[in-house]
Amino acid sequence: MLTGNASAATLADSSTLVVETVGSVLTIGLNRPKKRNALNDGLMAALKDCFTDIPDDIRAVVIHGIGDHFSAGLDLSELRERDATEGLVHSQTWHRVFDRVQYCRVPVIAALKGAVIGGGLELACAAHIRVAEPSAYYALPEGSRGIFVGGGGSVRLPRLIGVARMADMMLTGRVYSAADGVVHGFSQYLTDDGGSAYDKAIELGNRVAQNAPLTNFAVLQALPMIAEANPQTGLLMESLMATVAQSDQEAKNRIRAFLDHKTAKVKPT
Ligand code: 1HE
Repeated sequence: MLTGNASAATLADSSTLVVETVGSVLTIGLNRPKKRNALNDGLMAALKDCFTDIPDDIRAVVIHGIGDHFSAGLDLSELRERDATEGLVHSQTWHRVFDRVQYCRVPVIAALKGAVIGGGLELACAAHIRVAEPSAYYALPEGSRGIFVGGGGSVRLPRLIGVARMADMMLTGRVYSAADGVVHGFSQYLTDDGGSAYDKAIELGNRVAQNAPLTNFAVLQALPMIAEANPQTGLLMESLMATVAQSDQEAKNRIRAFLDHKTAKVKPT
C-alpha cells in the first residue's frame, strides 16, 4: 500500500514511501532504492505527512529502507547554492521532520542495513530503538563534501556515541561497521549473520506495542527531557511522571494481575 498526502501544499511525493500495517505496527519503507534511499525534498515531505498522521490503532512504527541500504543521506543532486537564509530554512525543515519522528506518539524503531550515511544516520538517531543487521555501516562524509550535518545530527548523535567519536567521523571520514556500531551505541541491537533487521524490528515493535500507552508516552516524551534537566528539576519531573503513570487504571490492572499470579514474571536471559 502506498500512502501519503500528495495534495498537501508541500513537495510530498508519496511514491517515495511504502507504508504498510503489520498488526498494530506501522512500517514505513524509504523507497528510492535506485538512489540508495537518498533523502530528497519529496521524500522528506512525505515522511513528515506520514508521521503527522499515525493512525489511532497503531502502537509502534518501524522505519526501514527498501533495497540493500537504509539511506545514503541527503540527496546531493538537490544540493544547490543556497544563501544563508535558505540554508537555515532547509535545515529547520529537516529538524521539523525528524522532531516528528522523535516525538512520535508511539515508539519508532529503525531497521538498519547497508549505508546509514549522513542524513540517513541523522534519521536513524531520531528513532527510539535502532536495530542493525551485519551489512550496516555508519559514516558522516559531510567533511569531505564540504558541508555540515543539518538534520539534528550534532544534537542527537553525540548523545549516542560521544562528541569525540562524531568529530573523528566528520574529520577523517571514518566508517563504523555494524559490529562496532552496537558496541559504540549507534544501535542497541545487532542481528546474527543472515538475520533481518526488519524482522527483528517488527518483533520489537510487537513487544513495545503491549506496554501501557502511558508508560510508552513517559519513555518517549518525559525521559529524554528528564535526562537533560538539572538533577533537582529532573527528580521532580520524574516524581510527577511516576505519579501520573501509577494512577492510571492500566497500571493498577497490570499490578493486580502480577499479584494474582496472572502475568509473566521477569526471566533471566
Ligand atoms: C545519490 C546519493 C546521494 C547515491 N545523493 N544521489 N551522502 C553521501 O555522501 C553518500 C553518497 N553515496 C555513496 O557514497 C554511495 O552511493 C553509497 C556508498 C551509498 C552506495 O554505493 P553504490 O555503489 O551501491 O551506489 P552508487 O552507484 O554510488 O549510487 C547509485 C545511484 O544513487 C547513483 O545515481 P545514478 O543516477 O548514477 O545511478 C548515485 O548518484 C545515487 N546516489 N547516494 C544523491 N546521497 C541535512 S544535512 C545531511 C548531509 C548529508 O547527508 S551528507 C551525506 C551525503
